[in-house]
Amino acid sequence: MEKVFFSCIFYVLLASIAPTVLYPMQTKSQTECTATSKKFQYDCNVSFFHKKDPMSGYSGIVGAKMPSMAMAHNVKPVKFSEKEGMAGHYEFTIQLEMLGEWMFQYDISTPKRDRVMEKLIFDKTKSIASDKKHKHSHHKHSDHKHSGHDH
Ligand SMILES: [Cu+2]
Repeated sequence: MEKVFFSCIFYVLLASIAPTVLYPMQTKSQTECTATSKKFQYDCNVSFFHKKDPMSGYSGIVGAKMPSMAMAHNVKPVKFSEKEGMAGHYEFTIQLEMLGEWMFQYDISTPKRDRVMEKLIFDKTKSIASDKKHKHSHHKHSDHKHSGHDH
């Protein structure tokens, strides 16, 4: 477990050197997740946008990978579904395997095939859009050099 954690730190450092935009996409997603009472499980809301218009009538599945640890995790993809009476708003519950930076992959099957990727950083309570925060998502408090007070 410790070993997995530390290789994660290492690969996040590597990943931050690589270009962040892998796929130029027309459809964008905006995801917000909050933790459930189960460890590493999150209830998520997502909206899809096409040129800033929220898109209704989508269906498909969503999976999650750690960009830094492609082979290390095996998250079961789940279906996302549009909320009743809330056009363009979708929801799903996903079971992750650790905190940190995850890449969500939306495989849309209806109305036409599309794939949307979104990077999110998960803490114990919620997700944070990865571009709203700098990249040291796997930092442990003890990595920082503090002077004057102990932890
Ligand atoms: Cu990981």
